[in-house]
Amino acid sequence: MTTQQIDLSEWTFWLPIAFTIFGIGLFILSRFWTRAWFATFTLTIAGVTALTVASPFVGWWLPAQGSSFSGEVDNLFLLIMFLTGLFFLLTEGLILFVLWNHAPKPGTAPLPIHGDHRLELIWTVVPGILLALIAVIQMPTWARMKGQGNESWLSARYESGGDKADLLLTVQGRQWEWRVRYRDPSAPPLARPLEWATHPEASDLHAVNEVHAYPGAKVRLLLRTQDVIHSFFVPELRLKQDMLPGRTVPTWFIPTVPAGTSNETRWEIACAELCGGNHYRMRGHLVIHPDKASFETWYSTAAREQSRRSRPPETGPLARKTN
Ligand SMILES: [Cu+2]
Repeated sequence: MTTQQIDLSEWTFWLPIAFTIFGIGLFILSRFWTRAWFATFTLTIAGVTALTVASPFVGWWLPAQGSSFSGEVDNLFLLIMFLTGLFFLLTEGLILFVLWNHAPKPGTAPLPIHGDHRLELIWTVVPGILLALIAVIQMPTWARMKGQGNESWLSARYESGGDKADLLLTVQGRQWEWRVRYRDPSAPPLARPLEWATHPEASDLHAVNEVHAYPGAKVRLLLRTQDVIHSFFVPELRLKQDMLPGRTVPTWFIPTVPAGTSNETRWEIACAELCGGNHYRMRGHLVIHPDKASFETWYSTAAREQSRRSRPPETGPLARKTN
């Protein structure tokens, strides 16, 4: 048990208090100054817009692209960002216009108005068309990410057709860590990879909180959970997949790193599902070795170490916390 201490020097402590004082002040101010709401809205919208426009230039934007499909996902994000940003500016501009031109005048009662069918039709149909458009545009990317594309190494329903992945591993979430199990890459391919997820082989390599791979490797992940719903999330891969109790959820990725990367690349594996009290501690690492040879060196060393100890995975050499 740790005791939470209130730190008065933390800005996060003062922020809600500042907002409350600001809100009460604004309410009082608006009694005397009819443009108070206009001024507040203008400042807020200008601030939000300026921060959004500035964020790519100061490093608050998306993380590095680390998988074969990350570029595609980013393009979809940018398209949606553009559309929502455009309509944000249009509608907020309209609000400012109304606030400026229709500030309450003393002694006049508000004018009640009823709905305008034409207007309502427009603001229903236009977003409807845009949403349908986004739904259609994203379909090829979604299909590819779900293994329904033309990649010959992914069998359409993961059930049959053999497994042609370079690396096959299960990642099992549990409160609050990631249990990783690799199938020996030199073993013959499996006819039914899904079955292996629940039927370990003696030659499997066990690890905790670390997934290792190399650039260009076709990595097939079989995600499972031992208890509650967890979610495997590596922002750089643009891959986030829930792990559901009682099910094996297959997913895949091909890691990419910038050309000329000669060191290990480490990205955080976060659990993106609030899964209990220590959810925040559930972090692992995706380690991308610079090339296949260094991955193989790591693998054979770890495998040798495991067989030397020949103990259950819980106490094996890799059962160490990495955070
Ligand atoms: Cu979790």
